[in-house]
Amino acid sequence: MSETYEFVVVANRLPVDEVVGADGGRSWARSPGGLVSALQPIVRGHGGAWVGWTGQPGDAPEPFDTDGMHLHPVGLSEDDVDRYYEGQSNGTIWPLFHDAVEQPTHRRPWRQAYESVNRRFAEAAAQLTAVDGTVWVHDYQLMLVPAMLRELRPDLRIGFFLHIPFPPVELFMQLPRRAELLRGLLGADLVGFQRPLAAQNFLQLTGRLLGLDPQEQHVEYDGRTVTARAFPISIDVAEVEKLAADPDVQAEARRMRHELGGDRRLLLGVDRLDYTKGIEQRLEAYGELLADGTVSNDDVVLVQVATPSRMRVQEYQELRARVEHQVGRINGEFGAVGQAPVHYLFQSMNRAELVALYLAADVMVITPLRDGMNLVAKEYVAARYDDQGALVLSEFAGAAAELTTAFQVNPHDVEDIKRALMDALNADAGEQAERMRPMRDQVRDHDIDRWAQDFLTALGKS
Ligand code: ADQ
Repeated sequence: MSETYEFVVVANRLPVDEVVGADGGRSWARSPGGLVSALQPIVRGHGGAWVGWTGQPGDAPEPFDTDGMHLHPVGLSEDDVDRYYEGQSNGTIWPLFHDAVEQPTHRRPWRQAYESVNRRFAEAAAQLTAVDGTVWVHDYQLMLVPAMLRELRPDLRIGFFLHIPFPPVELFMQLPRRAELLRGLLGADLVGFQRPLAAQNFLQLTGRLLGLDPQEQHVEYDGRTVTARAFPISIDVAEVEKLAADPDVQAEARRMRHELGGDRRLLLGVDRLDYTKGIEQRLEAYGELLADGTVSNDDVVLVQVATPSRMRVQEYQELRARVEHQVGRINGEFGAVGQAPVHYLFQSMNRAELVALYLAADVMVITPLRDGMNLVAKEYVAARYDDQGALVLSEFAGAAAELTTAFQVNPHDVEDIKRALMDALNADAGEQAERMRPMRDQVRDHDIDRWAQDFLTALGKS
């Protein structure tokens, strides 16, 4: 019998990326991001394993050990990537769970691929986990895994965390095979969400679709108690604070400000290029402020960093074209030689560059139409050791529940974005500090380690 592990994480992606060296040799590097750095010590501490995809289509490489973790790759064919990942996960579930801000597409072959890939992940976890062990399944790509795993291994403790919003009952009801998805999640002992309302939506649906009788945070199902609760995710605060305190990063922030025009106030947007992030509405509001003369290209500049994402999906290609058209129009109309009102970067950045931008920005503009949490908001706050800077934050981001002293905004309302941008630009140093301090306290008290510990304690594993 092959080796088994006490604690197993199951996520669409493995916590590593394949890197090709100058000599053409291939190796694995740990993926950036808070989730990986939070889970890695826990997985390592429990002598644990991680089941996931490498990010490349084709046969799965052999399992291997790295950073004290056993990594077990699951292979996805080109067809699986098209149907399970880009199709059912990102063309159906992602838009529907984000208030259907883009029209979800429903395709039978996508659902079939989703089911068969979920089974592959569940089988890998069933084979790897020790008797009475714990499995933590992550996110919307793998919602059928808990039930499939429970069937194979009734002895396990199973947790599931959804990183994106969970939709209101009426929207969820649109999904073909909706009851099956719900039963998939009910295979877990603990189902975690970003916000309490999401947990309530889920529990309510168990009554409506399956005739169950949910009570507060629990529902009895199949002779077990399933708990559904909010666990708002956070960031690696220490990592961001360390970078923000680094003299090289601070020098880089000053250099950036200088390059962008020393006296101009700097507005900053940092998002994956995704239609849920409200980038178009933000640009529209900024363009109108320039057009009506409320702000001028001499006084302000917007840096918009958009990380390339899901670029094989048509909606994302179209979004990119629209955003770039809008940027071009604003710069064409309101720019001057050597001075543009929008600096648009369609690229990934390393953590130090990102934190330098946070330090340089007078106003961080985060206007998603819907977002599970939005970690960029928390990163900005964590970076501002000087208690300066202003945060404009959508009410529809999970982070709005915790960052209550931000300049909150309805991202669907361009007038309201304009109002919030001006309030933020006009806030003096005293007001900035008064708003920033409680947000910094909140984020420092609730970092990603605490999030992971809270979840695992509730699951009965700590
Ligand atoms: P995302 O939709 O990817 O996450 P977000 O929470 O903002 O959104 O996380 C993005 C991460 O990528 C941040 O850590 C940020 O620093 C980084 N990043 C963004 N742009 C970058 C760039 N150009 N270069 C390098 N890094 C960049 C999903 C959900 C969110 C939820 C998280 C975690 O959609 O709602 O908060 O998962 O649960």
